[in-house]
Amino acid sequence: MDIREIVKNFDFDGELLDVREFGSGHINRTFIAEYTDNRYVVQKINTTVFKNPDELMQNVFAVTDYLREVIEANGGDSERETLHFIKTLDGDNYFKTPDGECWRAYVFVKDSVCYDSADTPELFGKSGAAFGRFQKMLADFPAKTLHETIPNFHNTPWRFENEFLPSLFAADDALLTECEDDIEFVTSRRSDMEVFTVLQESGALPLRVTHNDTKLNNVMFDKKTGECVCVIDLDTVMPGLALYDFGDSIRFGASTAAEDESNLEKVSLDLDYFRAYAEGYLSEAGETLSYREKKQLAYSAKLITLECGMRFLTDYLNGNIYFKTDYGKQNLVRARNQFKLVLDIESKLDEMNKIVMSIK
Ligand code: GN1
Ligand code: MG
Repeated sequence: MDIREIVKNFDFDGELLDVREFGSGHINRTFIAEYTDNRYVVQKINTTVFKNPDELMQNVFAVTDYLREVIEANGGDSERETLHFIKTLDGDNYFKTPDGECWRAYVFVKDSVCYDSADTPELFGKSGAAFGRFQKMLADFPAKTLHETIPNFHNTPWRFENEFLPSLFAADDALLTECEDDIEFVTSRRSDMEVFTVLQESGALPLRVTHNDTKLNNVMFDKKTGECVCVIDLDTVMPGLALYDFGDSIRFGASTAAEDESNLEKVSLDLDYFRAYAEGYLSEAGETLSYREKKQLAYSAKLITLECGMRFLTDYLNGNIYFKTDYGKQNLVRARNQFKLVLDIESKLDEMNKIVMSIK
């Protein structure tokens, strides 16, 4: 169905002026719809990835309603500091087309921008504070009421056994030969993948309500003040480990190169960015985190980067069916980029731990 027809089904204010594709997400398709009275973000939910859009949208409404109350209780501006999803004219949480496409919409946060990379450690540190605050605001959210939109999302050993290994069987010989070193990189780190799941099973790491997709471009910044306004992309808000959120931010934002940079010499972990993020994050979430969690912050960057690289490699071996790609080998480029970053993090883990310890 045409996007101009889709938007007619939402309870938007004013007349449609323009609608255009927008954003750099790897999963959902995103459009901006300009109306005379307001600007909206309209997204097609990727139902191959999010198999239960009813549950997904229940989560999103529940979390944003809850955040609105917390923000108001703390004297904040709930119009800007959390997303406002718009129901359909029929009062549904999302619009389903006759051929089964699922679309949802929210109000574009006025005068805000998001960044695919941070020009300064300071800016990156602000995103750390935003995700730390997000964690803190959801600390008392009734986790049991949330649906698990993607089960085992950051269960790295589970992904190894149930996604990566099967992809080796699915791939043809030429692909396996091409990826031999990459496959070896992953398999040789199999035991590293279990650190958090083992700690979690023993009760040493608590389950919390977490964002689970804490890329820098999932934070909106105020265009004028440069301060963080709100956290977006709430599709994977689920019970998880705080460490997954921390690690994913570092993976994406503290790398000296973009996630799909093919010149691996450009890829490394910037310790100044790491420090800035850790300071920002702990300034907000520090009191809620246990010392056992703080102790694993540096390692979380390695684990999530390894996991993400493995996911890109898995998708490449499967014929690129999960992540959006612009060219045939992009997932392999992304995987190798992540593995280079893992290597660099491994060489800097001691320093990273010292940084975390030095933050009061
Ligand atoms: C996907 O949707 P987007 O681009 O924010 C993915 C994340 C990965 C990320 C890698 C639901 O996030 O888990 O870390 O790509 N989201 C999902 O860039 O799989
Ligand atoms: Mg996302």
